[in-house]
Parts: sequence; structure tokens; C-alpha cells
Amino acid sequence: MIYLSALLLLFVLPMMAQQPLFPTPAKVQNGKGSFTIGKNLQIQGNGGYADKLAAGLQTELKEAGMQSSPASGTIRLELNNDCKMADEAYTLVIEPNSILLQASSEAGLFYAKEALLQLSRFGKGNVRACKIQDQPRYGWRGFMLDESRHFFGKEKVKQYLDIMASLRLNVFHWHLTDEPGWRIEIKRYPKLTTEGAVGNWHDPKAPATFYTQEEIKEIVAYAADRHIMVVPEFDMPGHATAVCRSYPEISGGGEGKWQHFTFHPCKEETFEFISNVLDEIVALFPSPYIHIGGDEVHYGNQSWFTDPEIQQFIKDKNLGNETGLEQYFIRRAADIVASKGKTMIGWDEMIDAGVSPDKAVIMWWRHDRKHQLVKALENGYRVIMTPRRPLYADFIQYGGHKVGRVWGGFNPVEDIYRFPEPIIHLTRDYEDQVMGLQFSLWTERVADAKRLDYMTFPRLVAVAESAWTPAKSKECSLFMQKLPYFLQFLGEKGIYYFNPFNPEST
Ligand code: TNX
Repeated sequence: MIYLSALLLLFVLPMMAQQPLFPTPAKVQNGKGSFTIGKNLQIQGNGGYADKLAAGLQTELKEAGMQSSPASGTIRLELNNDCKMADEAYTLVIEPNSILLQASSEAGLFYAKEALLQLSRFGKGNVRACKIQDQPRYGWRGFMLDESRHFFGKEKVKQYLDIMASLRLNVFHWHLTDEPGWRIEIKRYPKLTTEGAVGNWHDPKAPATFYTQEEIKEIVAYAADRHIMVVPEFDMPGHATAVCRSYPEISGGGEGKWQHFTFHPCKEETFEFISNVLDEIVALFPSPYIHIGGDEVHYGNQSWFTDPEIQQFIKDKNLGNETGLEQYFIRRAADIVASKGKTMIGWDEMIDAGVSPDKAVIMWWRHDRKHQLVKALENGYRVIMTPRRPLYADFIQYGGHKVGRVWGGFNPVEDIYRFPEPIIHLTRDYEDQVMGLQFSLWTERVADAKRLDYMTFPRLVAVAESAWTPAKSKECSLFMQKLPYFLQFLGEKGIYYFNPFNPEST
């Protein structure tokens, strides 16, 4: 009993005494006293970007209604390129009369500012003295949104980018093409939007919804201001129904619901089309990565590929069988992406396609095929982890839920929080190749913004912590204790969320 109390006093209570911050920083030392955010604050930068952030912080504190007290004090933001902090790292030193934010990268200083904003908000203008030294566990901290199956639009995307920034998530993977709809204007191929953008998962006749190139630029810039990279996905050779029904001359054929599912893999026009579309995509997205899908093609299982012309092609090119054909397609696509100066990302099916590991990054999604993850690493690929369990957001998060996927289990917030520890033994020898992780929201069963929020939150908060916080600073029960602060914040933003503390109520 005495031991237990001593343990509590020594370890648990001091940790609980930390003020809530999402994600939990790598290191926090508590100090004495607190800083009050008041009307007479001096907020200053050391020039350039730091000044810009300082001005932004001033406005954000005001908007959050945080300056009601007359208290004064100084907040100083310093971008110091020679202080040699890791990329995205920052320190935040809070004393009763002053706060100092320091970083050697713009992203780091931005995260220091976001951390301070959270502390002010959750402390209602009262920030307790402490010293935070923080840096991310992974460089890729992503969220994927499928806007082909259902379209949510610019304002919703911006709202999510704001929340991602607050959580220090830094990649928005935008799944813009799939079966029901093509969602990005391509000037050279207008039918992609006049025809390809018509319909969604529930209603094949729903009016066309898509982003114009101007809107794409606006969102990419909005994200960049928040240190979020936008990575577009143009899914191929499968999940290409919207393209192929608009331009049937490059369709791989098929029947019934599989009609137009794939590109025609044997026509040069297909690759010319892909190259031309990618020229416009590359011009819109500064990201060094382009995602080209590669999932669920199974050319080999699809009866229409008994087509004699295709069989002849397989023979002529010495591809062996339909799987060889699929891999040929991926290699061609990889060459096109590389010719545009970009690195391709593909779903884990493409591990065997023979694309050189310096040209491709693998997204591991099939949680039941752990050997795919291991094989990708052994073959020298860099990997982003988004295993269906626990990182697919279209899986339910509570046993009582009816709408959403269940596959030998589901994805409660705690499982997400604990990731990647359960599989860390598989990646331990390849740490440099693991770029990070991502939460992926497929939207076949997500038809409106309310449902989107519900599937995303609060799980996205746990994702941020899995991606940012070092394993030794993670503690699920402490996370759950502070989570209500974030839930309240979501409520204030008008975001609908699942409440894990009262699961039957929402
Ligand atoms: C598989 S994940 C797909 C998606 C579906 C998702 C539903 C992946 C690479 N392909 O097309 O939307 O499952 O969970």
C-alpha cells in the first residue's frame, strides 16, 4: 500500500499534473507559477516568418476570447536557423512573465505556436509554467479523405486542415478519383468533370461535384500555410471507373458493376492519357509525391481479360499471366511519375511489380498481411503504415455501432492510440524506412458531413499522438483522461463526434 502511494506520488500524479496538450509532447518539465494571457501582452517575433506568426497568434488569441484579463507579459517567437533543432522540433518555455517559443524550422515554430494556443485555450487563458522540448516520432503524420465516393467540399476540407494543424498532422492524402466520381478539373479532358464527376456512391445521377483547379490551388495554399502537404491520389489501373466511363476508348472493358473498373493495360493511348492528366496534377500539387493507387486490381480474377487481344499482349511482352500484366502497368505508371520529377506512392499490392525502391513508397493497408509490410521493408522500400485495423476510419469505433465496417474486430480509439507498438517488432530493424502512419477515411458509407465528423473524431486525436509522441511518453489512460478537453473544443467548433465516455448517447 505504502509502495503504491509512493509510486503514485512519484510517477502518476506528476504526469497527471501536466496541462492538456494534444499530442503529448516528447518532454515536459513543470515549473512554478503561471502566465496569464491578458490584454496588454507584447507578442513579438525575431523577424520574417516569426513576425508573421506573432501577428497571427495575436489575432487567434483575440478570436478565442482569451484576452479578457488586463495582465501584461511578453511572448517571443524566435526562428533561429543555427540553433540546430531537428526538423519540426521546438521548445516552449513558459514563465510567469514571459513565454519563449524557439525552433530552427518554420514548421517547428508553427507547432510551438499551435501548442501555446492549445494550452491557452484549455487553461482558459492561464498557462502553467513549464518547459516543453518536443519533436515528432514520425515525419509522415497523415489523414486520407476519399471524396470520390462522397464529396464534402472546400469548407469542410479547410475545417479539417485547421484541426490537423492543431494536432500537428502534416499530410493530407486526397483520394480524388475512384469508381463513382472523378473530382478534379483537368482542362485537357473536360469529360472527366462533365461526365466523370456526376454521381456518388449512393446516387449515380447526383449532380457533378468536383474541385476546379483554382479551388485546388486555394486548398493547397491553405494547407501549406499550416505546414500540411497535400498528396493527391489518381487511382489506377483499377478503381478507374469514373475515368473509363468518360473516355471508354481507354477502358479495360468488363461487365456489370465491374464495367470500366480498370484502364486498358495494352493501349499506348492509356499511358498518354495518364501522362497528360499527371502533367496538370503535378502543376497543381507541389508535393514531391503522387499517389497512383495500384490497389485491388486482380486482373487475373477478372474474366473479361480472357479477351484474345489481351492474352496475345501478355504473350508478346512475356508477362506470364494477368498478374504480370498488372505489374507491367504499375512499372509503366511509375516511369511516367518519375519522368515528371515525382516519387510515386502505391498501395501494398505493388510490392512485387519490380519498381525500384528509390522511385516508390509503399502504403501498407492489409493488416492481415503483415508479411507485405516486412517484405516491403526488406526490399528497401520506404513505407507508410495505414493498416485497415486499427487505422481505417470507415471501421466502427464501438461495438454497438451499426454503420461502418467490422472485420474480425473494429477500431476503437484505444487501439489507434496504442499503434504501432503491437507491430513494432516487425519494423524495428528498418526505422529509417518507416516514414510514418496515417488514418484513412473511405466514404462508401459516409454520406454527409455529420457522419464524416463522427467517424473521424475523436479518433484523429489518437492518430496524432501515435504519429507524434515517442512511445515512452505515451500512456493510454492519461490520454483518455485529458481527451474531454479536446472533445469540448470540437463541440465549440460545431464538430459532431463520438463520445467514448458516453457511447450510447451519440
Ligand atoms: C479497400 S484500401 C480499398 C478502398 C475501399 C476500402 C474500404 C484500398 C487501397 N482500397 O477502395 O474503400 O477498402 O474499407
